[in-house]
Amino acid sequence: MENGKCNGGATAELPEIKFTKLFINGQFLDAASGKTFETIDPRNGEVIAKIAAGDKEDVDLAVNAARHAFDHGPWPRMTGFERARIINKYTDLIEQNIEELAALDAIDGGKLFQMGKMNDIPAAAGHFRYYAGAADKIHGETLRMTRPSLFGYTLKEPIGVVGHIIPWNFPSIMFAMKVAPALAAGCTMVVKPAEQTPLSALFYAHLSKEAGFPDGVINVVTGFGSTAGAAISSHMDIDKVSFTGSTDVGRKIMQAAAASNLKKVSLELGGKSPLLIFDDADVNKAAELALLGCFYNKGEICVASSRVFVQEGIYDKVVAKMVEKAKDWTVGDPFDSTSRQGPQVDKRQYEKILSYIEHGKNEGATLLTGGKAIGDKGYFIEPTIFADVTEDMKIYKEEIFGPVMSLLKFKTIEEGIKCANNTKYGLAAGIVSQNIDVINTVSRSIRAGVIWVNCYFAFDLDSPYGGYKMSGNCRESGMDALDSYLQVKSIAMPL
Ligand code: TAP
Repeated sequence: MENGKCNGGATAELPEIKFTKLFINGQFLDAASGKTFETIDPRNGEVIAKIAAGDKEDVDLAVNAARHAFDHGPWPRMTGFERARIINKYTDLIEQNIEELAALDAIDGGKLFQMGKMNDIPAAAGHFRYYAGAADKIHGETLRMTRPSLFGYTLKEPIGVVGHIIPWNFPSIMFAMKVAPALAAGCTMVVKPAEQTPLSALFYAHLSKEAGFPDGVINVVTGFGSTAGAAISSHMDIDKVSFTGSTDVGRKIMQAAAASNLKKVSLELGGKSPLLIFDDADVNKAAELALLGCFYNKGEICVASSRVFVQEGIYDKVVAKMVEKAKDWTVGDPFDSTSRQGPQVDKRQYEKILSYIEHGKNEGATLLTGGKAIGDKGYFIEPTIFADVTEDMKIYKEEIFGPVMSLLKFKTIEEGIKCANNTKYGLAAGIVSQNIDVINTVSRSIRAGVIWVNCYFAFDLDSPYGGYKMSGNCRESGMDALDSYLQVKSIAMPL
């Protein structure tokens, strides 16, 4: 291949697929219709397993179980201390199964096995450990009432039954990011994983039974978005839906919530995040961050730095370094420890990315490196960099969700800020500079929920994460996420 390096075969053992059915009220069940769908290995397009295709009837069954567990079961009534004990046991079990979970995400989603072992599964476990620590620290307030004849206080109560609808790009972290704070709050739930990556969610369901969660607290309904997902967002007995995915589907979910029972809606949506590299940046470090920000997880990450703006004084040097490094960015089997990029998640996503690359070429952007599929088996794409991109081009405006970078030049700080904000999204942004004045001015001026300075993907369990503008309406991680699964009750009485 011309651009990027391609390595050889797999090295790790493939996982055995043990769980393929819906998990409802503590039992693995076939779908009521008996239907299944195929989950595919993106390395070669072959079928891994047939998975139960849940639909409205199954969602009803799962919601009934979650409703019963919330209204009559022990979970919301036990002390936070006791909930924490069970969540911690769950975390121990996840930590004991890191390799198997990482292998499931690798075979199902084309994610790097080593990255799963070192990052995704430990981070998923970290979410459960973090929120276990918060479960017994959920407090209301004593109020200073304006009417002296009244005594008042608040209670924080779990919001109720939650529907979690999750995407395929980080199956384990997304599962944990949503399920862990909801559990700590005392909620019960129905989780719908993405149809492309159901395997690890079913394994997490199995571990939940071993950990000792009461039946009905965690239910997992595998299936399609237009059936199982839609049944969740329009369900009359779900109190909140927490969704991560595309902006288009987010809009549908909000409409379904409004048209049904006005359930609360948390949305984590798309992005087109800018990385701004200023003249005083270290060229090597800036080039490395730009590639990492755009190509990590094969560009299938909502915060990808898919728009890179380089100040004119350093532009030529940074671009040359990026192209040199991109040629060494190894694409290959996700089980091979030398791979930095595996296959795109499925055929649809692969074809969508390749069509964006064609748009880039046809609209007049300059292809610096990449620009093609790799091999004739599986869904591998070269890391691709376009220069001379303009703000009216499709590759500049739309979220590609693949390893495709748009590169632009800017002159002044003001122009850099204007460029960064020229998007309907506002999820994340990166700044590379040594100048504290530049860093302060730019980080305060960009309308995005997360700013990373001289680093990228600096996620932390304690750091709230979410979007401005059309990138969403909530925050995940940190105490903000816990709050989103709680509601406040005010109690007043005469003194
Ligand atoms: P979507 O097509 O939006 O799918 C996300 C989830 O929603 C899947 O479980 C999907 O089910 C389900 N779904 C689809 N149609 C639905 C409907 N009508 N009602 C209810 N649920 C429905 O996104 P995707 O292709 O999986 O992921 C890529 C997008 O997600 C990108 O735009 C990316 O930016 C965004 N994303 C955002 C974030 C954050 S944190 N902001 C993180 C990851 C991804 P099926 O799998 O059956 O389609």
